[in-house]
Amino acid sequence: MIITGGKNMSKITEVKELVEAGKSKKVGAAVQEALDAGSQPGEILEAMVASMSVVGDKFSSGEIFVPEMLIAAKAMSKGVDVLRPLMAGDSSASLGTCVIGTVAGDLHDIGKNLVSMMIESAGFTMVDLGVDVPAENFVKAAKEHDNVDLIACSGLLTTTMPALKEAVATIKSSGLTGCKVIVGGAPVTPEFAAEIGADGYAPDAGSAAVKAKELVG
Ligand code: B1M
Repeated sequence: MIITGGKNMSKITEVKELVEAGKSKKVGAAVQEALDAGSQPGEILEAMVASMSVVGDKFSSGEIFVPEMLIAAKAMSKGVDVLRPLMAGDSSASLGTCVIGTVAGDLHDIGKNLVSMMIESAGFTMVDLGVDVPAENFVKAAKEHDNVDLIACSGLLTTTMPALKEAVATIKSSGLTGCKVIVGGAPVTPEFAAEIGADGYAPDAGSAAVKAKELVG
């Protein structure tokens, strides 16, 4: 058992290092090897999220620049691609449709993609608008699709928190009655979410799925 545990850890460490180094072509295989060695999808994901914190810290300290951040993000996405089918739950019990996107001016999508994956696995049909989504596009998408009970807005920059506020205000004044709004992202606090009139807030992807069910339940 100890030997197996050690092997798991070394594979996870390898995944972490490959993501930090932005080795996109190798991450998928390393994630698969970590799974084969017995690691759980959740712990591999946690390791990759930790890698992105390291990458963010290196960026803050001037050790790396935007291109390196970008290639690390691409590497993480490759790893998430391998985990996605394993993380997706049984979505046969449809809870309705959720429109999701990262707000205007914001290009970060890894967190939003994880939130989307977890809300989908909770039983929602997802309409993913991508990144840099103008406030009115959330409303447009909610009106264009059937059964939209939930809109999820992600914001990763302190500078795009006003865009998050605008998105919530636009949705709330659009006449979409009964449609709940959940917000989140690293700079978002429960207080900020309440202040801008969101119906829900979640700090991470797993709790976003729990909150999503709670809001439309
Ligand atoms: Co950017 N970036 N970035 N970046 N980037 C951060 C966010 C930063 C903290 C780095 C740093 O300085 N340490 C910093 C923000 C500082 C701040 O706002 N105070 C920053 C900056 C400054 C910038 C630029 C301005 C840099 C520049 O150009 N000078 C620029 C802005 C571009 C733009 O958006 N307009 C920029 C650009 C980029 C890249 C494009 C290069 C790339 C993104 C690529 C991509 O996403 N495809 C990038 C990256 C990779 C990062 C870091 C390193 C990693 C982000 C990430 O994916 N984290 C990041 C540093 C960090 O996060 N520590 C950083 C992993 C992800 C799983 O976590 O996104 O937090 P996260 O999502 C979590 C939770 O927040 C939550 O659940 C997720 C999973 O558990 N969550 C929700 C997210 N959305 C939610 C929605 C919910 C609920 C929960 O409900 C709806």
